[in-house]
Amino acid sequence: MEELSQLGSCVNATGANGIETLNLSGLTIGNTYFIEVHDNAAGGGDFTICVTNPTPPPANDDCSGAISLTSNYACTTTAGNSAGATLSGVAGCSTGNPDDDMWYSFVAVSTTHTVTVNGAANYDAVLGAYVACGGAQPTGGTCVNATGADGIETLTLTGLTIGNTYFLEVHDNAAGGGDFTICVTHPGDNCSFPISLTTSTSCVTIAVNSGLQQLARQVATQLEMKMMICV
Ligand SMILES: [Ca+2]
Ligand SMILES: [Ca+2]
Ligand SMILES: [Ca+2]
Repeated sequence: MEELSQLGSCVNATGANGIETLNLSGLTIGNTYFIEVHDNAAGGGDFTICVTNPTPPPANDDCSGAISLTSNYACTTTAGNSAGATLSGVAGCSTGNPDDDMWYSFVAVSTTHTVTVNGAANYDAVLGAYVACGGAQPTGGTCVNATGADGIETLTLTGLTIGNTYFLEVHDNAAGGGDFTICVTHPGDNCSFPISLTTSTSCVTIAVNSGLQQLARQVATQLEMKMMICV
């Protein structure tokens, strides 16, 4: 049997009618531990006792457990809460206090993607993007912290490789964390989310991935631009 003295010294910080607390760490899950309680004076009396544990970390606490997001033309939010999240062991945004950083990923379906994090009143979002866990930041992926609590942080990533997985780190600027939503979008569905084309004297193709309907829209858009240029 392990002795309690191995886990924490006896505490007696308060007097009668007081509260004593022991914070134990490094315990083995599944093991049984024993607690001794006694009155500081001769004899004894009444007391209450309870044992609590911290909120377990989220599944995407580390980059290796990044939650995969699907990019859409319009923002489809995924809710996050950083309760229990801890500082990650891989390089990430050093802006503010990343003690609650969490990780997401997405597969590029366009060379340009926009990442949006919307913090709740208890969350001042900081956002960064990476080509791999602990890797470099793609163009536009530098950590951003442009707004305060309850604000929106946005990264527009360009020069991405279609089919590659990119990683996103999100944390609260202050100590601890809170609630937020995150989404990844890319342009190209219709006039509300257009792909930006650059004109040239020769045909410069762009990669599209959403089938003939979108390709037809691109051709129509290019024709329209050429007509406008000719005029
Ligand atoms: Ca973390
Ligand atoms: Ca912020
Ligand atoms: Ca934090």
